[in-house]
Amino acid sequence: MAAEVEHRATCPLCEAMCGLRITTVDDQVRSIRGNADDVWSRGYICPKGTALGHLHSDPDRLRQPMVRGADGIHRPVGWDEAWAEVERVLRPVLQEDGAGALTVYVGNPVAHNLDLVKYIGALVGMASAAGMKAIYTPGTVDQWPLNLVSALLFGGMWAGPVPDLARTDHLVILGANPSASQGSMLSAPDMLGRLKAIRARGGRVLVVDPRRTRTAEAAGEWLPIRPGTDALLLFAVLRTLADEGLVRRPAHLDGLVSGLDEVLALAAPFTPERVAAACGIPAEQIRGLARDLAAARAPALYGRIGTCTQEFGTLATWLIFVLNVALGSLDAPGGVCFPRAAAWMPGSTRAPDQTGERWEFHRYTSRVRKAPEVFGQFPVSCLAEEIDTPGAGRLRALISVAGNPVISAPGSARLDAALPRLDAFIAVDNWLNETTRHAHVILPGLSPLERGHADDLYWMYAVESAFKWNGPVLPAPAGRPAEWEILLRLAGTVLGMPAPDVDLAALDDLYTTGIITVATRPGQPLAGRDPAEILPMLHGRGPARLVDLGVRAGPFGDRCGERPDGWTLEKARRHPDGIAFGPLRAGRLAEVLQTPSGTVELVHDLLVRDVGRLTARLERAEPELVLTSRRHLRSNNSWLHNVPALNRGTNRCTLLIHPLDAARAGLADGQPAEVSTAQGRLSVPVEVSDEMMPGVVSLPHGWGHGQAGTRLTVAATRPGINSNLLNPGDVLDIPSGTIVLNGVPCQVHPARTVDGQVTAAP
Ligand SMILES: Nc1nc2c(c(=O)[nH]1)N[C@H]1C(S)=C(S)[C@@H](COP(=O)(O)OP(=O)(O)OC[C@H]3O[C@@H](n4cnc5c(=O)[nH]c(N)nc54)[C@H](O)[C@@H]3O)O[C@H]1N2
Ligand SMILES: Nc1nc2c(c(=O)[nH]1)N[C@H]1C(S)=C(S)[C@@H](COP(=O)(O)OP(=O)(O)OC[C@H]3O[C@@H](n4cnc5c(=O)[nH]c(N)nc54)[C@H](O)[C@@H]3O)O[C@H]1N2
Ligand code: SF4
Ligand SMILES: [Mo]
Repeated sequence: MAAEVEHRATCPLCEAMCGLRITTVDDQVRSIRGNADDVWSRGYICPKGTALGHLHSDPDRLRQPMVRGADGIHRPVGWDEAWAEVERVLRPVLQEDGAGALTVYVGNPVAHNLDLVKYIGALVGMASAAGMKAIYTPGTVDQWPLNLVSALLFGGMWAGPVPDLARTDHLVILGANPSASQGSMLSAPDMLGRLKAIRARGGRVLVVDPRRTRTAEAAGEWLPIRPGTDALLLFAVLRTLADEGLVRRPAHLDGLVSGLDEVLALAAPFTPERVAAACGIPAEQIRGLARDLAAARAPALYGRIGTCTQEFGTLATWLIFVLNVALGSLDAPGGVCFPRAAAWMPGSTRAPDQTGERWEFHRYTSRVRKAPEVFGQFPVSCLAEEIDTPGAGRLRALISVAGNPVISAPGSARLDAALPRLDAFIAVDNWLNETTRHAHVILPGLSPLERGHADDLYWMYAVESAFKWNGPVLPAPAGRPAEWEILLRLAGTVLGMPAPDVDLAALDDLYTTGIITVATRPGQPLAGRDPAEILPMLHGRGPARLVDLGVRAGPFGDRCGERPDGWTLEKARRHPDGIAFGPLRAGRLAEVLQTPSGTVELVHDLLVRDVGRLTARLERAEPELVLTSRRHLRSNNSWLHNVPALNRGTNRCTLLIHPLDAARAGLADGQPAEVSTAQGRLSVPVEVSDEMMPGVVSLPHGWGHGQAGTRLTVAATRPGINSNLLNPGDVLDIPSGTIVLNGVPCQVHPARTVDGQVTAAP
């Protein structure tokens, strides 16, 4: 009888980074459970983690490259043939128009896949060196306001404080639903358990959200807010604190904050009475919120995608930090503190395109729409027009890495129509889906169980310092390249080497030496060291070698020989349950700040200028109904709907609507409704529930499967509708260029059509 083997690994699906115990027999997954000995997650797990085995064995998961034939049908080919096809489609574009005609789309799973996260920089960096102008990412439908505000206030785009969940006595969550998402830009397994613990020790938790989510239920206190008005609410809270002498100026922030009085002056016009109608919150309740926060011992405010992907995403995100300062909570025990990642990463330094002392934004604009850049990127909805608008500088080639923008990007119908116009579309992806069906070549990676894993970015947002590493649970099939090798080969190809001949080892040494050089710059952990001396000290190859560098250059590392007792990846490998480096700590502000003044710089022109736009918002008539987005625990953006265990039960792709709005529209529960916006119209069943506030409806994103040319058998049986056919791509949070996904004016009427069908425009 074949023996059972138990493996320990970390779930790579979300930011909670749960430890798993995976039992295999003959290289087949027998069971997946939470690992009670994991130093970080202590046994917590969600249904997605247990489904990793199904994801691995999904018959639709690509195990061979796919090439699209002249008939438009994708067929499996060998790797040599695939690379020959890459050469065939990509080389002419590069020769005729240069790398300026190429872009890379970096999808969300890149951040959760060690091979991709460590080597996407090789592809993007080398393609940029060859002349590529910009990349596209979901950042502009996600956390861009947070990156922008973090850069301006703290000096680092990934320097964000997180709520000290273990010690706060009054947590306010705005626009986040960790009961579904499991926490975002806040890594903390079992968020609901942590909220309950706050309440159990006598603290309070309030959720500000147009929807009474399961998070709001666990919190016990729910404040419904009209979408897009958080900045108004937060200004009014600030104004109340100022009026009532409740602003705290604690000693620990002395000399470390600049601009608070200027922001208080900006808050002056925003009285609770003035914002109440727009927010849908009575003035007395706003005052009450301010007083409650001021009375708390250790209050903390946390906002996420609902406060980012909205009309005033930057101002709302900024004011969350301003309030944390005004309450004395920044860098205080129980307030919001800066995590300490155990591994150094190059992303914790300034972006390479930012050369001066200060961060600069809106330095240049996109070709077609003239959208200003932010961190070198344009809104992701610009991608379609950059492909389909003729003229010099038109994008002719796309390399997409783990992304599905046909579903995830607003205004997606235009992108779906534009992708077939590319002369070269290469997708690094594991499924034939709505986006990759347009690719000339699809290059699949390994399954999550066939590759090693360590998280990178998310330890920068973790409520405890820890580090975990695991090797592959199952052996990779012979002859399959790892994704880091695929990215390096693509990088070499863009640099001019024929795809089949790229010398991966040489290119890897070049790239790794570049990263070591970043670590040896002034102010970085290996400052002054010689990169040539460091390279041979590192163990392994590929991502493992870069993780070794990260651990050794990190705060607990051996500093490549300088501190022999410190950690290396070799040492860490001997701890399959992870290594704990201690709880979130206050008192790190001075160490974290990278601003020119060395203080938290609360005031910037880019922010102050936008206050006028917010004031103008107060004069606007409110639309009767607005559309918002939501997530579900058993989904992950667009790509887990093909796992049967995660796509069972009642239909989740419904329009949530309040009973009053349903009655006004003449809709009953379960009936199809036609939802229309300035962008498009669709029909979808309604789910009538008072968990929505009146005037706001909610659709999940990530659906809209079952399209011709895809291979997602299970997902196609329950296709749902793509909410981004309704979200316009040109309504933006101006400072950050983030697209508004929450608060989109819409109308709802009874529909005769079946679920998912687009009804003809009148
Ligand atoms: N299960 C699961 N987990 C995921 C994902 C997934 O798809 N499924 N996606 C992952 C990704 S990529 C991300 S970025 C994170 C996101 O993680 P979260 O930010 O927690 O995202 P959501 O669950 O969408 O919660 C957003 C909430 O904002 C509310 N909201 C909408 N508009 C407004 C507004 O104007 N103001 C306020 N205050 N609230 C508003 C919505 O009603 C919703 O409850 O989740 C990650 N985790
Ligand atoms: N309306 C609306 N739209 C939204 C949002 C919203 O809240 N509302 N949220 C936005 C957010 S926060 C995000 S992050 C984006 C996500 O936007 P995207 O990143 O574009 O979309 P995903 O659905 O995450 O697509 C992931 C892709 O990666 C592939 N994949 C999965 N695992 C692997 C792997 O290991 N290797 C490789 N090579 N490929 C893999 C999948 O097949 C899929 O094609 O969506 C955004 N769009
Ligand atoms: S919460 Fe679920 S999806 Fe996220 S890491 Fe844990 S098991 Fe994986
Ligand atoms: Mo995201």
